[in-house]
Amino acid sequence: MPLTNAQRLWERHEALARIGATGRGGVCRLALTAEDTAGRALLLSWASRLGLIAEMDPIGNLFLRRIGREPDTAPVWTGSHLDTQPTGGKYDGIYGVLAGLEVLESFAERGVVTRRPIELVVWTDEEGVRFQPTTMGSAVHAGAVRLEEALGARDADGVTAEDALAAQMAALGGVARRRLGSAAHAYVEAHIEQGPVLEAERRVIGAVTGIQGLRQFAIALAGEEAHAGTTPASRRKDAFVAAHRIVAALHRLVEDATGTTRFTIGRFQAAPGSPNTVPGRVEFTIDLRHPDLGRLERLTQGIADICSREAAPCTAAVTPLLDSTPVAFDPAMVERVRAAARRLGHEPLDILSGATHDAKFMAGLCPTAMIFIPCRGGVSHNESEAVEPEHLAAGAEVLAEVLRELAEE
Ligand code: HGY
Ligand code: MN
Ligand code: MN
Repeated sequence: MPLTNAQRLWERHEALARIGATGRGGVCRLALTAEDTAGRALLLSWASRLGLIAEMDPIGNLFLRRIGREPDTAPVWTGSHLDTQPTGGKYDGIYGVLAGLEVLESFAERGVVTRRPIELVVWTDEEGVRFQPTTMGSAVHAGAVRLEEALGARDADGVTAEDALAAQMAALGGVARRRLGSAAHAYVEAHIEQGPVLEAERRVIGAVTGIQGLRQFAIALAGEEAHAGTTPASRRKDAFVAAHRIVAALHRLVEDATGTTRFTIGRFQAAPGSPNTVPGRVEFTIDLRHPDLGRLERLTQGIADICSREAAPCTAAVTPLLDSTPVAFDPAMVERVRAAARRLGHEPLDILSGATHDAKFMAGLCPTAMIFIPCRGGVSHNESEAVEPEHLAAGAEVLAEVLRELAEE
């Protein structure tokens, strides 16, 4: 008998996707917005019917606890995130949360009581769109980003994460508080692959061996505003022209014959944004990824060098937002995923994650694993993100096996 209810799991994805629906089949539910709060409220309504105990930590990570036979033992954690990209899909992050909930509900229905408690974790602001950096909640949990720094992050309107989180906590009412940094026995996160490998290899389950490194930076170029009609080129300090030179040099820097380096400028703004004023300020973001720490270090130095060399007559400031080093998961945990997949009839494929996940920061704290399922065409961070319902169920069943094993230890 399958350990999970495939229909319920599918329907819950559909129900959550109605909160922040974009009208083109996607979802916009940015962290700490009213939509994010509504998504969490819906999850809390499902969790309360199961008798799960809800708590939030000071950065808003939400924990839903199912007690075990020995309630004082360190819990096993599973989870992911409910926030999305601005033009996001129904499954990135959501799947890890709903698969975890499905496992807990199935355990309740079958009378499975584990030795250790199991906690379903919803990490705050995994996507890092409204407030930077990406994986904010898990980075703060792990001490990689200071709480005060994260709470001080501001969105495009100048609202702080602290104020947005306070509004969410107030709206969610009676959720109890817990301190930052509580400990777990182990962590397992289910996620869609967000890339094309599993589909191409015709596999249903990926055993994730690790996550490539990620560094994010904010670049600010300061020049001087001037009249577009009267100011000769020789007298301009045009922040856009400096940015153009810098971006061209950066693209040469990251050229990589192997195609391994990932470099993205996903946000670029020129101010004051007037057609007839020379822009005095440009801000843009860099998202840089590579599996090799040495290469990340060299590219980081290259970014700094280019910004200082190419900015004149403007000035450049490079602010690191996130340093997420490459991580290899505990081999014994990866083997648990492989073994569970095989027991359920799925030959697993080892896979290194190109996307980052909250599991990256958990891996430094406790034995950690991830379970991937395919997504159609490898498409993600896109409204057309799609999965097969039977793959959602297959991944949840592997998760159930692994969680049950870990919670009996
Ligand atoms: O950026 C990432 O890799 C993740 O999707 N947040
Ligand atoms: Mn995700
Ligand atoms: Mn994502």
